[in-house]
Amino acid sequence: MELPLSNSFDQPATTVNVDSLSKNMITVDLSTGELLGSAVQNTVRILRDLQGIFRDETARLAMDPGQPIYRVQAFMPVPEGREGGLFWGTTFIEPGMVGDEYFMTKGHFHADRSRSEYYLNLAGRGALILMDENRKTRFEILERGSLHYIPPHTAHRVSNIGESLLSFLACWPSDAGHDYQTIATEGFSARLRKINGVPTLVEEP
Ligand code: PAN
Ligand code: ZN
Repeated sequence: MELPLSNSFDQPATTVNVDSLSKNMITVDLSTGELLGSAVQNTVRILRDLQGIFRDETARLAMDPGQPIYRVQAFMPVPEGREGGLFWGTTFIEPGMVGDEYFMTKGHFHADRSRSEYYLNLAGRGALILMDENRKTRFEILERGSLHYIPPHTAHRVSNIGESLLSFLACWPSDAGHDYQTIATEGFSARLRKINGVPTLVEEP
């Protein structure tokens, strides 16, 4: 069967055999968020990779440095940095604590501060921590089906505040880029800590 479809995402449409379409096809397991397809890229973050991210460095060093914290799957059909495209990804965060802080992502501003993003939670319970460029920080609860708009000029990170694997889908512009350095040097102005069993946003001194 012949269909007028592109077999490469940034090439003009040509006629291709339908059998070759499966090579570029991505599916999402809607219960877990797992992306399936040969074009999916995977990144794993273990505790060793997260030096300087958690408040309690002594607690981090006492733990297994190989402990998996989170992994990201991404589908990037155009080169990173190209204007006009969109990327799609799933993040999976393990349950656990470092001191009184929940396992969480590194967090970043988009390198192009004007770029925004959507998160859609699929499984588990989390907190999306958002900080604007005036360093005002707040958080939104992620629960199954909750949709979160991350505005421009807003740093974002996610903590797993539940007892099970957290997974959420994300969609962001291909020219957003990731500025991790600002967070590495300045941090967020507040941290989400478990205080008397409750996730509490605590301002940094
Ligand atoms: C997400 C994040 C993902 C991992 O896809 O990249 O959750 O978090 P870090 O990138 O902070 O390690 C996203 O926000 N993309 O723009
Ligand atoms: Zn982002």
